[in-house]
Amino acid sequence: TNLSFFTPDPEAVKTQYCPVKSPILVGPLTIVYSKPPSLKKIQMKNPYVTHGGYFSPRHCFGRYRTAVIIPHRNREVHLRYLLYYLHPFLQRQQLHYAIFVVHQAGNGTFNRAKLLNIGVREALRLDNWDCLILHDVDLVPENDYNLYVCDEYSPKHLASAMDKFHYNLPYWTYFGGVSAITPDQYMRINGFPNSYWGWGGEDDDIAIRVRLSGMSISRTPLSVGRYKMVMHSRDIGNEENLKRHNLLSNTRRTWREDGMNSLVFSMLSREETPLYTNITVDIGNPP
Ligand code: BGN
Repeated sequence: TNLSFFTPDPEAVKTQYCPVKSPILVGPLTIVYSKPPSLKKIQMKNPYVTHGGYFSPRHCFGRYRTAVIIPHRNREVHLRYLLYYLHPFLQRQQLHYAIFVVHQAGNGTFNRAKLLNIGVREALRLDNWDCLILHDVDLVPENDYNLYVCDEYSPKHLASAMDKFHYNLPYWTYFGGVSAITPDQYMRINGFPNSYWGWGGEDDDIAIRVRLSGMSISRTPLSVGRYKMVMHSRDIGNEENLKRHNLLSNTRRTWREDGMNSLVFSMLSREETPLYTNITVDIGNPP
């Protein structure tokens, strides 16, 4: 008789939630941008990531469900560096997670905030996430104590210490780079503005929305919220947004009408690649 039927591998059976604090974190990480890793190599190093970029801890029930959403266009090398470091990082945090890349089709002006709105809407159709991580493609976390988990009461700024700002905040209300927000908090601020085309200001708009809807921003301490940026020059199609000062002075009047409740786009494809779910969208052009 086959006894193995009665004695399943205890390692492979989940009987309880993962611990509140993962026992396999290592703290500070060494990030190097030398030869960009191939997607094949990243796949080989992450054998338990399933199609669409999903992962669930193997020996315990993931306590937190986290969706990582990355706006993207023409930054394939940055994306590879990020995936190379982020998959193992999230696995050490014992999260139930998935990675969504929202790709803006065409050569029109880039719109980071609108792509994030789309990523959130699509991610929420697929799973019941506890936490949405809004992640720039060119920032890699340097310490895995920086948990990709949300605060119950405040949207949280995770990229508090970026190398390009000498591991400090550029200014006190800065909310750019990487942040963590629950679906409830996201809807409470009506998501992000759809009206910021090109570089700058949309993150400040989001910070204002948080305040206007009666919340405050929490932050990872500078010692832990460290990120290393992949060096690059300003992309073509992401020119400085000259309307941003004007838009920002109106946020208080516009935020209830401009956001998730006014989001219009057309879905070109939704594709599960081995390391992430790729959502390609046509978001139109600035008015
Ligand atoms: C700020 C930009 C942010 C950007 C940071 C860091 C504006 C609004 C005009 C007051 N804000 O100045 O969008 O993330 O710099 O680079 O330009």
